[in-house]
Amino acid sequence: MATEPQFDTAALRALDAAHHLHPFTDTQQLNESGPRVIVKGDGVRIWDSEGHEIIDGMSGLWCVNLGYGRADLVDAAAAQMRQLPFYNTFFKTTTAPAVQLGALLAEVAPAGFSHVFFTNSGSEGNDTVIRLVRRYWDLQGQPQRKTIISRHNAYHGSTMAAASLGGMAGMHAQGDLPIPGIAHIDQPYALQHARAGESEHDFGLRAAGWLEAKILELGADRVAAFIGEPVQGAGGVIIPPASYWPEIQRICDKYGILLVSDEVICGFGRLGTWFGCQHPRIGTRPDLITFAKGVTSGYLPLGGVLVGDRIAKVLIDKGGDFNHGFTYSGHPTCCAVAIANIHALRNEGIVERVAHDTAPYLAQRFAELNEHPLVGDAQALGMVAGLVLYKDKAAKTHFDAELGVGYRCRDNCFKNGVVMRAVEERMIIAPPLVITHAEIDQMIDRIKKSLDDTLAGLKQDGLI
Ligand code: PXG
Repeated sequence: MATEPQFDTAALRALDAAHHLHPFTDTQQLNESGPRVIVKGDGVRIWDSEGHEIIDGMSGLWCVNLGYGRADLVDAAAAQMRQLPFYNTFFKTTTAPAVQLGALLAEVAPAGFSHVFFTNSGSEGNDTVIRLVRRYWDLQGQPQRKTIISRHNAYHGSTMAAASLGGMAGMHAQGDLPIPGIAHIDQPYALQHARAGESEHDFGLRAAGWLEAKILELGADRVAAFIGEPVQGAGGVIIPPASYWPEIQRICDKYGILLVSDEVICGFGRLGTWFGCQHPRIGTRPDLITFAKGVTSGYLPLGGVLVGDRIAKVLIDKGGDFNHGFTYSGHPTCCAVAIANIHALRNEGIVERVAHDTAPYLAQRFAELNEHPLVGDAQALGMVAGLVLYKDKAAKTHFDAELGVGYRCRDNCFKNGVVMRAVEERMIIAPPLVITHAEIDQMIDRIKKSLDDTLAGLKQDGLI
């Protein structure tokens, strides 16, 4: 019998502290405790170096759609690496996987998307969006259409341009962001912005109206595009009212403004449709779609932009050179893994199973968390879900942010064998799309226990 590899956790932590700057992390604080070392994954579960088994309620970082341990994806990478690990797509060359993935994406994408531009990540995808959108309007003889409107608390990535497109105040505060030519409106988060007594429907229309107001403020002929995540992910799984996106579409159409759907999280089945814009609650007809993460189930880095035919035609017919690209645009090994991933999603009917079976079940089980004394507004859509931790549920008051109640809950979740992410007052999950009913049950049990432990800890510390 093969023996499991052994990991010296203390030694790994010491080296990590000595050499590794983690993303979005206070290094000094992390080094006091050291990171959990994740060493193995299988299905919806991961294991740490101390042997703890954990249900990965976040699919890695919203990306491991097929779950861990898929031999078909591993084999696709190995076969391609043996054949041709890398070649570029710059100078009148291409590779078979890049070509085949382009064609496959056109099959699974919404109608009218026949072209793709490849990047390595979602951030680079959104940088590419800015360059494509501005190039398009230049070619259309409207170079003054430069500004892209996004939303506060949106997450579109971490490069200078993508972080600017995003609406995270903490990111803008570091490095003089946003860059010029980006404007932000408020997000459709009813708990923050709805008026007393306002219906969800009316709030959705009013929130979409902020786009029209911003367009008129900037001058409609100066606005190039609006970008949004169908469901805001990193912002805390903000599920918009059903009236929101159709009204956004109407406003974009009215002013001839391009609509960009950032599907880095919502793409590849996350909402039970191939792309989030196809979900009945969203129902938009975007001009550009950014993707990454789930395209390879995170097994290798790959991202890109699906370019709608209307835009592609202008770029191809009139554009000449598009002076943009990355060494690894269309990396053949990453593309080979994406092809295997899409085949698996399609051949195993995983997207349909999410829509008709596991997402409704998750929604029902997740909503039960509303019975917990700390919890309100627990809601799921597809394979994303979020809840709010309330100090006083009846009065809808929150804990002081400095108490870090979400982080306490997140740490309890880890201790109880489930990954849940904390975003201010919200706790969120996005489990692998292959999760079963039994695994959903086990995940919910572990979340309930973690909420109980959080409540007990708060009582013990006299905070509630
Ligand atoms: N758009 C969206 C909607 C995303 O969620 C990006 C773009 C950027 O993708 P890359 O591949 O450049 O990271 C993302 C990434 C979190 C978290 O804490 C979320 C993301 C990345 C890191 C952390 O929830 N989303």
